[in-house]
Amino acid sequence: MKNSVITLGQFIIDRQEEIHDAKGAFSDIFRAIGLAAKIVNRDVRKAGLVDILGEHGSTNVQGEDVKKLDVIANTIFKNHIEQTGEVCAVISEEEDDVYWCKDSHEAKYILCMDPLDGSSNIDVNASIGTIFSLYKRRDMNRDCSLDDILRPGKEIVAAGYVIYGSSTMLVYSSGNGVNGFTLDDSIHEFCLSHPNIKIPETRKIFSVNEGNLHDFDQKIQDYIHKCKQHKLSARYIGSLIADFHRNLLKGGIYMYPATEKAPNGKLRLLYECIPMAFLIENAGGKATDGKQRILDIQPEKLHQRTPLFVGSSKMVDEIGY
Ligand code: P6P
Repeated sequence: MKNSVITLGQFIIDRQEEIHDAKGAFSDIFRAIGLAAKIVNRDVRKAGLVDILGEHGSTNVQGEDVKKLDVIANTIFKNHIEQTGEVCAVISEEEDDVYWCKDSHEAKYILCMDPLDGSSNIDVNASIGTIFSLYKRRDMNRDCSLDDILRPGKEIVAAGYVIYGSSTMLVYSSGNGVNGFTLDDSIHEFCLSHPNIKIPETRKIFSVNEGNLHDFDQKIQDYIHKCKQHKLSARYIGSLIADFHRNLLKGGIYMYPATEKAPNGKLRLLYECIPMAFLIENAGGKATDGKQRILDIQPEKLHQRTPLFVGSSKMVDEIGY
Protein backbone atom coordinates (compact mmCIF):
# COMPACT_ATOMS: atom_id res chain seq x y z
CA MET A 1 0.00 0.00 0.00
CA LYS A 2 1.32 3.41 -0.93
CA ASN A 3 2.11 5.12 2.35
CA SER A 4 3.39 8.44 1.04
CA VAL A 5 1.30 11.45 2.00
CA ILE A 6 0.86 14.33 -0.45
CA THR A 7 0.25 17.57 1.45
CA LEU A 8 -1.58 20.56 -0.01
CA GLY A 9 1.63 22.55 -0.10
CA GLN A 10 3.55 19.81 -1.95
CA PHE A 11 0.65 19.30 -4.36
CA ILE A 12 0.64 22.97 -5.34
CA ILE A 13 4.43 23.07 -5.78
CA ASP A 14 4.28 19.90 -7.93
CA ARG A 15 1.68 21.56 -10.17
CA GLN A 16 3.29 25.00 -10.21
CA GLU A 17 3.64 24.92 -14.00
CA GLU A 18 -0.14 24.58 -14.44
CA ILE A 19 -0.76 27.55 -12.24
CA HIS A 20 -1.00 31.01 -13.70
CA ASP A 21 2.02 32.23 -11.78
CA ALA A 22 5.07 30.05 -11.32
CA LYS A 23 6.75 32.55 -9.04
CA GLY A 24 5.27 31.14 -5.86
CA ALA A 25 2.63 33.82 -5.24
CA PHE A 26 -0.11 31.23 -5.69
CA SER A 27 1.62 28.84 -3.27
CA ASP A 28 1.93 31.65 -0.72
CA ILE A 29 -1.77 32.46 -1.01
CA PHE A 30 -2.79 28.82 -0.61
CA ARG A 31 -0.40 28.40 2.31
CA ALA A 32 -2.16 31.37 3.96
CA ILE A 33 -5.61 29.94 3.18
CA GLY A 34 -4.58 26.56 4.62
CA LEU A 35 -3.21 28.14 7.81
CA ALA A 36 -6.27 30.37 8.29
CA ALA A 37 -8.49 27.33 7.73
CA LYS A 38 -6.67 25.40 10.47
CA ILE A 39 -7.14 28.31 12.90
CA VAL A 40 -10.84 28.70 12.05
CA ASN A 41 -11.22 24.92 12.33
CA ARG A 42 -9.78 25.08 15.86
CA ASP A 43 -12.30 27.81 16.80
CA VAL A 44 -15.24 26.01 15.15
CA ARG A 45 -14.40 22.80 17.03
CA LYS A 46 -14.46 24.55 20.40
CA ALA A 47 -17.31 26.97 19.59
CA GLY A 48 -19.62 25.38 22.17
CA LEU A 49 -17.02 25.74 24.92
CA VAL A 50 -16.06 29.38 24.70
CA ASP A 51 -18.10 32.49 24.27
CA ILE A 52 -18.00 32.69 20.48
CA LEU A 53 -21.45 31.33 19.81
CA GLY A 54 -24.47 33.47 19.36
CA GLU A 55 -25.07 36.86 17.85
CA HIS A 56 -22.23 39.29 17.45
CA GLY A 57 -24.88 41.94 17.78
CA SER A 58 -24.11 43.48 14.40
CA THR A 59 -25.77 42.83 11.05
CA ASN A 60 -23.83 42.43 7.77
CA VAL A 61 -24.48 44.20 4.50
CA GLN A 62 -27.14 41.57 3.81
CA GLY A 63 -29.03 42.65 6.92
CA GLU A 64 -28.35 39.25 8.52
CA ASP A 65 -27.38 38.85 12.17
CA VAL A 66 -23.63 38.32 12.27
CA LYS A 67 -22.49 35.45 14.46
CA LYS A 68 -19.27 36.02 16.40
CA LEU A 69 -17.54 33.19 14.53
CA ASP A 70 -18.35 34.95 11.22
CA VAL A 71 -16.43 37.99 12.37
CA ILE A 72 -13.56 35.94 13.79
CA ALA A 73 -13.23 33.89 10.58
CA ASN A 74 -13.31 37.03 8.44
CA THR A 75 -10.51 38.62 10.45
CA ILE A 76 -8.39 35.44 10.44
CA PHE A 77 -8.60 34.92 6.67
CA LYS A 78 -8.21 38.62 5.83
CA ASN A 79 -5.11 39.04 8.01
CA HIS A 80 -3.34 35.91 6.75
CA ILE A 81 -4.13 36.75 3.13
CA GLU A 82 -2.91 40.35 3.55
CA GLN A 83 0.34 39.15 5.17
CA THR A 84 1.32 37.32 1.97
CA GLY A 85 1.63 40.64 0.13
CA GLU A 86 0.30 38.80 -2.94
CA VAL A 87 -3.33 40.02 -2.76
CA CYS A 88 -4.34 43.64 -3.44
CA ALA A 89 -8.04 43.43 -2.51
CA VAL A 90 -10.36 41.23 -0.46
CA ILE A 91 -14.11 41.09 -1.06
CA SER A 92 -15.96 39.44 1.80
CA GLU A 93 -19.55 38.84 2.82
CA GLU A 94 -18.54 40.44 6.12
CA GLU A 95 -17.10 43.61 4.55
CA ASP A 96 -19.53 46.24 3.22
CA ASP A 97 -16.92 47.51 0.72
CA VAL A 98 -13.71 46.26 -0.88
CA TYR A 99 -10.88 45.80 1.64
CA TRP A 100 -7.79 47.27 -0.11
CA CYS A 101 -4.78 45.44 1.34
CA LYS A 102 -1.92 47.54 2.73
CA ASP A 103 1.38 47.71 0.78
CA SER A 104 -0.12 45.69 -2.07
CA HIS A 105 0.83 47.79 -5.09
CA GLU A 106 2.76 44.87 -6.63
CA ALA A 107 0.17 42.25 -5.65
CA LYS A 108 -1.32 40.37 -8.60
CA TYR A 109 -4.38 38.70 -7.04
CA ILE A 110 -7.85 39.55 -5.70
CA LEU A 111 -9.62 37.27 -3.22
CA CYS A 112 -13.40 36.97 -2.91
CA MET A 113 -14.66 35.02 0.09
CA ASP A 114 -17.51 34.03 2.31
CA PRO A 115 -15.47 33.43 5.47
CA LEU A 116 -18.09 31.31 7.18
CA ASP A 117 -21.03 30.22 5.06
CA GLY A 118 -23.99 28.57 6.71
CA SER A 119 -23.24 30.41 9.93
CA SER A 120 -26.87 30.07 11.06
CA ASN A 121 -25.90 26.40 11.60
CA ILE A 122 -23.05 27.16 14.01
CA ASP A 123 -25.18 26.95 17.15
CA VAL A 124 -26.72 23.62 16.11
CA ASN A 125 -23.41 21.98 15.19
CA ALA A 126 -24.21 21.44 11.51
CA SER A 127 -21.41 21.59 8.92
CA ILE A 128 -20.31 25.09 7.86
CA GLY A 129 -17.55 26.35 5.62
CA THR A 130 -15.39 28.96 3.96
CA ILE A 131 -15.77 29.69 0.23
CA PHE A 132 -13.16 31.56 -1.84
CA SER A 133 -12.13 32.46 -5.37
CA LEU A 134 -9.12 34.24 -6.89
CA TYR A 135 -8.96 36.72 -9.78
CA LYS A 136 -5.71 37.92 -11.28
CA ARG A 137 -5.43 41.68 -11.84
CA ARG A 138 -6.10 42.68 -15.44
CA ASP A 139 -3.32 45.22 -15.82
CA MET A 140 -0.36 45.60 -13.45
CA ASN A 141 0.39 49.02 -14.96
CA ARG A 142 -2.55 50.61 -13.19
CA ASP A 143 -3.83 50.45 -9.62
CA CYS A 144 -6.21 47.68 -8.65
CA SER A 145 -9.81 48.88 -9.01
CA LEU A 146 -13.40 47.66 -9.19
CA ASP A 147 -12.73 46.89 -12.86
CA ASP A 148 -10.44 44.07 -11.67
CA ILE A 149 -13.18 42.77 -9.36
CA LEU A 150 -16.55 43.01 -11.12
CA ARG A 151 -15.72 40.42 -13.77
CA PRO A 152 -17.50 37.27 -14.99
CA GLY A 153 -16.57 34.12 -13.09
CA LYS A 154 -15.06 32.59 -16.24
CA GLU A 155 -12.07 34.91 -15.58
CA ILE A 156 -11.19 33.54 -12.15
CA VAL A 157 -7.97 31.52 -11.83
CA ALA A 158 -8.92 29.38 -8.83
CA ALA A 159 -11.73 28.62 -6.40
CA GLY A 160 -12.29 26.39 -3.43
CA TYR A 161 -13.91 25.80 -0.09
CA VAL A 162 -13.11 24.50 3.37
CA ILE A 163 -15.83 22.37 4.94
CA TYR A 164 -15.76 22.13 8.76
CA GLY A 165 -17.72 18.87 8.95
CA SER A 166 -17.20 15.39 10.42
CA SER A 167 -13.72 15.94 9.03
CA THR A 168 -12.23 19.22 7.82
CA MET A 169 -11.53 19.28 4.11
CA LEU A 170 -10.15 21.79 1.65
CA VAL A 171 -11.40 21.30 -1.94
CA TYR A 172 -10.05 23.49 -4.74
CA SER A 173 -9.48 23.83 -8.46
CA SER A 174 -7.08 26.03 -10.42
CA GLY A 175 -8.83 25.17 -13.66
CA ASN A 176 -7.37 21.71 -14.14
CA GLY A 177 -9.57 19.32 -12.17
CA VAL A 178 -10.85 19.36 -8.58
CA ASN A 179 -8.86 17.90 -5.69
CA GLY A 180 -9.81 17.36 -2.05
CA PHE A 181 -7.49 17.46 0.97
CA THR A 182 -8.43 16.19 4.42
CA LEU A 183 -6.93 17.76 7.54
CA ASP A 184 -4.86 15.17 9.43
CA ASP A 185 -4.86 16.51 12.99
CA SER A 186 -1.95 14.27 13.97
CA ILE A 187 0.40 16.15 11.62
CA HIS A 188 -1.68 19.35 11.19
CA GLU A 189 -1.52 19.05 7.41
CA PHE A 190 -4.17 18.99 4.66
CA CYS A 191 -3.43 15.69 2.86
CA LEU A 192 -4.63 14.66 -0.60
CA SER A 193 -7.60 12.33 0.00
CA HIS A 194 -9.91 12.93 -3.00
CA PRO A 195 -7.81 13.29 -6.18
CA ASN A 196 -9.48 14.46 -9.41
CA ILE A 197 -13.09 14.59 -8.17
CA LYS A 198 -15.76 14.18 -10.86
CA ILE A 199 -19.47 14.63 -10.11
CA PRO A 200 -21.56 11.59 -11.16
CA GLU A 201 -23.90 12.35 -14.06
CA THR A 202 -26.66 10.22 -12.55
CA ARG A 203 -29.44 11.91 -10.66
CA LYS A 204 -29.64 10.76 -7.04
CA ILE A 205 -30.27 13.74 -4.78
CA PHE A 206 -32.12 17.04 -4.99
CA SER A 207 -31.44 19.81 -2.48
CA VAL A 208 -33.89 22.69 -2.11
CA ASN A 209 -35.79 24.43 0.69
CA GLU A 210 -39.28 23.15 -0.07
CA GLY A 211 -40.67 25.59 2.46
CA ASN A 212 -40.50 28.08 -0.42
CA LEU A 213 -42.05 25.68 -2.96
CA HIS A 214 -45.11 27.79 -3.75
CA ASP A 215 -42.91 30.82 -4.42
CA PHE A 216 -40.98 29.03 -7.17
CA ASP A 217 -41.66 29.36 -10.92
CA GLN A 218 -44.06 26.66 -12.06
CA LYS A 219 -41.23 25.00 -14.04
CA ILE A 220 -39.18 24.59 -10.84
CA GLN A 221 -42.20 23.24 -8.98
CA ASP A 222 -42.76 20.77 -11.83
CA TYR A 223 -39.09 19.74 -11.74
CA ILE A 224 -39.21 19.10 -7.98
CA HIS A 225 -42.35 17.02 -8.50
CA LYS A 226 -40.49 15.03 -11.20
CA CYS A 227 -37.59 14.40 -8.78
CA LYS A 228 -40.09 12.89 -6.37
CA GLN A 229 -41.70 10.79 -9.09
CA HIS A 230 -38.22 9.39 -9.85
CA LYS A 231 -37.85 8.64 -6.12
CA LEU A 232 -34.75 10.82 -5.74
CA SER A 233 -33.54 11.48 -2.20
CA ALA A 234 -34.35 14.90 -0.78
CA ARG A 235 -31.36 16.19 1.19
CA TYR A 236 -31.15 19.80 2.45
CA ILE A 237 -28.85 20.77 5.31
CA GLY A 238 -29.31 24.52 4.93
CA SER A 239 -25.57 24.99 4.48
CA LEU A 240 -24.55 25.47 0.84
CA ILE A 241 -21.11 23.95 1.28
CA ALA A 242 -22.43 20.83 3.01
CA ASP A 243 -25.15 20.25 0.40
CA PHE A 244 -22.77 21.06 -2.47
CA HIS A 245 -19.99 18.78 -1.15
CA ARG A 246 -22.31 15.79 -0.71
CA ASN A 247 -23.81 16.25 -4.20
CA LEU A 248 -20.33 16.69 -5.71
CA LEU A 249 -19.30 13.27 -4.40
CA LYS A 250 -22.60 11.41 -4.88
CA GLY A 251 -24.34 13.20 -7.75
CA GLY A 252 -27.27 15.55 -7.41
CA ILE A 253 -28.50 19.12 -7.75
CA TYR A 254 -28.66 22.04 -5.32
CA MET A 255 -31.27 24.68 -6.09
CA TYR A 256 -31.84 28.13 -4.62
CA PRO A 257 -34.44 29.67 -6.95
CA ALA A 258 -35.86 33.18 -6.77
CA THR A 259 -38.55 33.52 -4.08
CA GLU A 260 -40.94 36.31 -3.04
CA LYS A 261 -38.57 37.16 -0.16
CA ALA A 262 -35.48 36.88 -2.39
CA PRO A 263 -36.59 37.88 -5.93
CA ASN A 264 -32.96 37.65 -7.17
CA GLY A 265 -32.25 34.50 -5.18
CA LYS A 266 -30.52 34.48 -1.79
CA LEU A 267 -26.98 33.44 -2.64
CA ARG A 268 -24.28 35.96 -3.56
CA LEU A 269 -22.78 35.83 -7.01
CA LEU A 270 -19.16 36.88 -6.37
CA TYR A 271 -18.20 34.79 -3.35
CA GLU A 272 -20.69 31.91 -3.26
CA CYS A 273 -22.09 31.10 -6.70
CA ILE A 274 -19.05 31.82 -8.90
CA PRO A 275 -16.65 29.69 -6.79
CA MET A 276 -19.16 26.80 -6.70
CA ALA A 277 -19.81 27.13 -10.44
CA PHE A 278 -16.06 27.11 -11.23
CA LEU A 279 -15.59 23.99 -9.10
CA ILE A 280 -18.58 22.10 -10.49
CA GLU A 281 -17.58 22.78 -14.11
CA ASN A 282 -14.07 21.53 -13.34
CA ALA A 283 -15.69 18.40 -11.90
CA GLY A 284 -17.81 17.84 -15.02
CA GLY A 285 -21.03 19.43 -13.76
CA LYS A 286 -22.96 22.63 -14.53
CA ALA A 287 -24.19 25.78 -12.80
CA THR A 288 -26.79 28.24 -14.09
CA ASP A 289 -29.14 30.90 -12.76
CA GLY A 290 -31.93 29.08 -14.59
CA LYS A 291 -31.29 31.05 -17.76
CA GLN A 292 -27.53 31.45 -18.24
CA ARG A 293 -24.24 29.93 -17.12
CA ILE A 294 -23.23 31.40 -13.74
CA LEU A 295 -19.65 31.95 -14.99
CA ASP A 296 -20.94 34.15 -17.85
CA ILE A 297 -22.84 36.59 -15.62
CA GLN A 298 -21.33 40.10 -15.56
CA PRO A 299 -21.37 41.20 -11.87
CA GLU A 300 -22.66 44.76 -11.33
CA LYS A 301 -22.38 44.99 -7.52
CA LEU A 302 -20.11 43.37 -4.89
CA HIS A 303 -22.94 41.69 -2.95
CA GLN A 304 -25.45 41.02 -5.71
CA ARG A 305 -27.49 37.86 -5.48
CA THR A 306 -28.51 35.31 -8.09
CA PRO A 307 -30.66 32.20 -8.28
CA LEU A 308 -28.45 29.09 -8.37
CA PHE A 309 -28.91 25.63 -9.88
CA VAL A 310 -25.69 23.63 -9.52
CA GLY A 311 -24.74 19.95 -9.80
CA SER A 312 -24.85 16.97 -12.17
CA SER A 313 -24.95 18.28 -15.74
CA LYS A 314 -27.98 16.21 -16.82
CA MET A 315 -30.00 17.50 -13.84
CA VAL A 316 -29.08 21.15 -14.44
CA ASP A 317 -30.00 20.71 -18.12
CA GLU A 318 -33.43 19.37 -17.07
CA ILE A 319 -34.13 22.65 -15.26
CA GLY A 320 -33.77 24.50 -18.60
CA TYR A 321 -36.11 27.45 -18.91
P1 P6P B 1 -32.58 28.94 3.56
C1 P6P B 1 -26.79 29.92 4.59
O1 P6P B 1 -27.34 31.09 5.17
C2 P6P B 1 -27.02 30.02 3.08
O2 P6P B 1 -26.42 31.16 2.58
C3 P6P B 1 -26.51 28.76 2.40
O3 P6P B 1 -25.37 28.25 3.01
C4 P6P B 1 -27.69 27.82 2.51
O4 P6P B 1 -27.73 26.82 1.51
C5 P6P B 1 -28.88 28.76 2.38
O5 P6P B 1 -28.43 30.05 2.83
C6 P6P B 1 -30.05 28.32 3.23
O6 P6P B 1 -31.09 29.27 3.03
O7 P6P B 1 -33.40 30.12 3.09
O8 P6P B 1 -33.01 27.66 2.89
O9 P6P B 1 -32.47 28.81 5.06
